[in-house]
Amino acid sequence: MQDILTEIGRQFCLPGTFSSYDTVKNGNINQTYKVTYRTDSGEKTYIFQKVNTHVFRNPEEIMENIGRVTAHIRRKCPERPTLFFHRTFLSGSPDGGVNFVHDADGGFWRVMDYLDSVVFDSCDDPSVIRAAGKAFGEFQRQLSDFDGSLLHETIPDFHNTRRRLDTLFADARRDIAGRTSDVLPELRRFRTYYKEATDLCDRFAAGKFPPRVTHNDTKANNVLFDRKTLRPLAVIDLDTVMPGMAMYDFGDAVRFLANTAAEDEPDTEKVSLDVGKFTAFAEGFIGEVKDSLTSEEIDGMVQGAFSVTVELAARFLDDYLTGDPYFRTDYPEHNLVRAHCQLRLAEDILSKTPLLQQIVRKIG
Ligand code: GN1
Ligand code: MG
Repeated sequence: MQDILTEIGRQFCLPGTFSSYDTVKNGNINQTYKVTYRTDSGEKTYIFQKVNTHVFRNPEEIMENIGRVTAHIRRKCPERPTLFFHRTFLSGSPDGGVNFVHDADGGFWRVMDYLDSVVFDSCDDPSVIRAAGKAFGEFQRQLSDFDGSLLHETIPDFHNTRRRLDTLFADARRDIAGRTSDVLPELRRFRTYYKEATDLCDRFAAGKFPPRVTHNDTKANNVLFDRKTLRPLAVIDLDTVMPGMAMYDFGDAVRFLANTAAEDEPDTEKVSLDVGKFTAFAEGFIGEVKDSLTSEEIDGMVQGAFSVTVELAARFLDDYLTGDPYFRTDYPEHNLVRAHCQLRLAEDILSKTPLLQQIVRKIG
């Protein structure tokens, strides 16, 4: 791996000499490395990322989106750190090349400056959870005047829950990995939730909610925090920034951060929605966006959490049924375990909906 990383750094003309690297493990799609160079003035650390081109079929388009979005945020909040992607310097090119390179096997790479920070895969401190909510809310607000038609749709129908569920049922019928007979009870559970889980995206498609420019992958570990003050520094992982629903950004964050267990907890007895964490996140997020959203959007937040959780359960189960081509797995049943965990969480969100709805109304 070191040879490949050195070659990527060389293409970006990074100053100094390659010193060391670590693999960064959070993330199910791209491969991420923290790479340190030694220079005359000390050490400098970068994030090298190999983009998964099975998932992102047109990676140049992601880089174009990211360039536009980060430039917009930098213009609006010049005092804040934003993600800085390195460019290649092509001789004769006035704007200094492009923000990606290829390795010898055609792999697609990008390099950004490392921001000294901490991230949380899980967190119990309500003030940090509230701050994560504020950070994602602020991100959405910063992009509220960004023209969404300038963005490429990097993964078509990414949060089209109806399409995701229909794909699951179609793949269950095709049964290419011979696993459908293992999951008949799970498939029945998806049928039970079909109507409730597809309602928001159907209403969105019918124009009942305004399209917003959304992040679409609001896992808590996509917020970088200052090590000392624990204040949010920046929102990362901008590959899926596209027009979408505000409620799904809220919901996806809650799904990840307010789960009493990990996203892939095998013991579903441990899985439930932590109402305290939900409240802290809602205070941060909704407090930040409520003036720029309609009351229908605020009212749809809890349903967003339920729908996106069912959607992800369906994506995990679909990946299991098709031989695990999409999400990184650590063991053969990993996607099935993830699907069970997310289904259990969705059911808990549903049963707590009246209470959660009350909390959201009060904040909104
Ligand atoms: C993927 O790679 P990561 O962790 O940023 C996925 C998200 C899922 C998430 C579940 C492009 O995100 O949609 O919610 O896994 N990203 C893509 O852990 O599919
Ligand atoms: Mg991601």
